[in-house]
Amino acid sequence: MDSSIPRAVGDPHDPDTDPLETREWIEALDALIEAEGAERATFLLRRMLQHARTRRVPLPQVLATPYVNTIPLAEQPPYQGNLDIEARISALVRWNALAMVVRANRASGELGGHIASYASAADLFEVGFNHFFHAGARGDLVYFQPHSAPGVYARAFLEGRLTEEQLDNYRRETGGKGLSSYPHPWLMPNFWQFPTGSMGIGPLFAIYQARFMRYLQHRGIAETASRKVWAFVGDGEMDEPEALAGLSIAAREKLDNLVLVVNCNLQRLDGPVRGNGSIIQELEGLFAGAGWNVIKLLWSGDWDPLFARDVHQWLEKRFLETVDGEFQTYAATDGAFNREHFFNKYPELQQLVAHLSDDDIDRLRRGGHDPVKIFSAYWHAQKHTGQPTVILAKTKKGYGMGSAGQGRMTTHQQKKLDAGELLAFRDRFALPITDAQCEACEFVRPPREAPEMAYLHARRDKLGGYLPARSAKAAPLATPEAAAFAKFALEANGKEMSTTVAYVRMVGQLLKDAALGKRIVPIIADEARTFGMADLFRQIGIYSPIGQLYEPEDRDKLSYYREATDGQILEEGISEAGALASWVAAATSYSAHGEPMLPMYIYYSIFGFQRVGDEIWAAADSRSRGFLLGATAGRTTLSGEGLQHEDGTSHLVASTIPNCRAYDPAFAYELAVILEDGMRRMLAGQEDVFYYVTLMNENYAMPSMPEGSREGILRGMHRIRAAKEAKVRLLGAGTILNEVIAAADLLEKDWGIGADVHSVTSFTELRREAMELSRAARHGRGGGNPSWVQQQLPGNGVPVVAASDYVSALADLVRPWIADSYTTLGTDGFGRSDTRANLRRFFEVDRHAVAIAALASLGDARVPEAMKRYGIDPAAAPAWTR
Ligand SMILES: Cc1ncc(C[n+]2csc(CCOP(=O)(O)OP(=O)(O)O)c2C)c(N)n1
Repeated sequence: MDSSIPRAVGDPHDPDTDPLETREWIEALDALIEAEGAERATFLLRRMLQHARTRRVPLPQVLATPYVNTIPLAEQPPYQGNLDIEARISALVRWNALAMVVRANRASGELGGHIASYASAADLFEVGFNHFFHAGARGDLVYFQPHSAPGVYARAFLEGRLTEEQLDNYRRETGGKGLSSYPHPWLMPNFWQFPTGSMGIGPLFAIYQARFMRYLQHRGIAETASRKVWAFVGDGEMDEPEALAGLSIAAREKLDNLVLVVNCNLQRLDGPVRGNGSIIQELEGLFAGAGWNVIKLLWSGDWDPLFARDVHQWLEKRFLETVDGEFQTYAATDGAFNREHFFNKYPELQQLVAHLSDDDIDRLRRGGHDPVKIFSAYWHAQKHTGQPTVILAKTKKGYGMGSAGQGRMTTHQQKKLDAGELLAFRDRFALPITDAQCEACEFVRPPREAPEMAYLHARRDKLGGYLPARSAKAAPLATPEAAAFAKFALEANGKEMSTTVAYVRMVGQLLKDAALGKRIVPIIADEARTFGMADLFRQIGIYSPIGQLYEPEDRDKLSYYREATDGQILEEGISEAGALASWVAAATSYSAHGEPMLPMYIYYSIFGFQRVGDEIWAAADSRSRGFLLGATAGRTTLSGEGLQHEDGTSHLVASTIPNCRAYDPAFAYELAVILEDGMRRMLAGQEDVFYYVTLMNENYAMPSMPEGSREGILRGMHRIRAAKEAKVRLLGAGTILNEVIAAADLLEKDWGIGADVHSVTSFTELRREAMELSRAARHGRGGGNPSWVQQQLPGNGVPVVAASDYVSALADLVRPWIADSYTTLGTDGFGRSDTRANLRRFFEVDRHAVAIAALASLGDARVPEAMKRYGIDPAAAPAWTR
């Protein structure tokens, strides 16, 4: 057997039974490519595969290519920069990033920070900064890997955009001069655009951002065709379901304005990402299978001469059989070790590197550390059309940190380097600093006229300015009065409807508003019919980048399923994660695109804070402006749907998000006032708040808006019924307000007790204001002004009883400010299916439970009699134990 023929190229577990024959086939293919070109070869191969399929020949897995660079040397564009200067710049950025973390941890061990991740990503970022990331209003949008933030700060420092003092206050924000740990627009509103700190959210938001840019373009709202979205993601991060959630939509919608760069340093926090396998090959299969353009950026140019001589692909074979756990060890060890364990396994490879010294072998870099190869990958990605691109960049975690970190299991958490390690780092990257400066971890920024600085500024100048940089500039929009879009609600006059129906009518009107209409982005996750919104399909169309290629089945119906390139509705299918990501893109459009939009995402309320709560938290960090509509809200209004559909907690969670204004209106006019005020605050007033409003599908009589109720609706409560001589005060929220009103009737009729009734639209808003005033009073300010809840419920010895369709802790939010006896009823426990009436009885939030609570709060001896009369079993176990 000819020993120069590799035993098996491809799969080491698939030995070649006839190498000569194999070789003949390969040579035939080579001859074909040479004679007729690659295109003809592709055609013939495709034909062969088709034929093999018809002959039932089992086909190999075709989603994996060899473990080498996707872009051949022949297609590598010339480097369009000064490699030497760029290397000096990147060394400075690396140093300042490292110094920042080390200094912070010298000051206090509790501050944390990361070095190793940025050390692996530095070249990937730097090539982007020097050559690809366009800045400015028409620039690119870059989602940075969160814990690589030190590198982004270090570059901004070199650019003169951050001060030494700020760097020195890394992770110490409370004094006002610090830098946040990760990208947080809330904390650094002029700097960070996109919060990525929670793994998986960055790639998901980036994909939907790219799609939203297409939406803006197709709808004629903004010119976005030349802009790109770049997202930098860790290979470990790709384990997050959210990181993979948008893969198919990105390919389906041909988002070639999107480049995802996966930093494959093969390690995550605890250890290897796929110690026994290959994360790069795995991701290639996933992305290629989803329809992405995959560019593997694995080996630096140092390897090219070896590849050229390795005609029988021994290197490919050796790469493929090496699992990531071994690659990590090779990253942590020196040239001698690599020679011994990697190359010397096969005599052919031993021979291939015989002319190299151990140091030469040590200098064989991975692709993600070679600016020339990175440039080439980005260049191809940028030009690619018809598909989104993923670049799988192989790097070393802790690159350049030597024995202090490179490839070490513990490198992720390395934040302290001793003097020797610092000096080694300096020497490794040829930094122009003295031993003393090095040991003191001094920040280094050459004077503006230094060649590095001149180059750096010139590059950014050419690319439109500096980034990241967040702008909040957008023209304020005039918003309509409630009377213009909700007259029917303000003057409902007892007409029966649900708040969901009222909402849909209001949206229908708002869509007709000359200025605002086109800026509304209705978002749905496959529930438009549930919420009675199907009429909008025809009216404003469902967005589809390719229009509608089929005649819809219901073509002859008035509200047929209409898809259109300029469709306004984002119909996300069954993906609350995707819908929320779209909502954030629209809700931050005022900042990212200078185009204010008004996203209104309506969904099953339980699948919001509970299902995608972390995305909502990131939306808050992003300074989103828009409406989230939790429909079929409450634990008893969606009867019949059971434990996983009935939401009893979302308002409680909403109360924990500082810039979320949460309302639980009972009446259509309340909803109208809340929407009117929300639009005004967000679009005209440009406040960084967003709204969570719950909607119900229960029909009941809607009263007209009482005079003077506006302020109370917005501040959180207003009195809707006053007894002649109130003995008890009843509070009701959302749909349970109706039970509370009925309870007031029962108290009067059955027990001769007068009751005031208040509609609570927002326990959250009541609490916020009261907290603020209490704090001011504690600090001796404000003269002890009473809060709204105190004004509405002054201490007068009359007990208060509250009931809502949410856990009782929601009503408890205002307990400290209620001077008299306060009883709270709520839907604590697991939801279940039944009629509304039975559910309300079960959770003890129905009219009878409220009436009994009122009697009990008065110490009325007739409680046992009332329970008997209303058929309530005193021995029944509480709902939350069942
Ligand atoms: C949702 C979430 N879970 C956990 C973390 C904590 N965390 C931060 S970085 C990290 C490891 C990241 O590994 P990888 O994505 O491979 O990036 P690398 O640092 O290796 O570049 C983890 C678990 C987080 N930030 N977000």
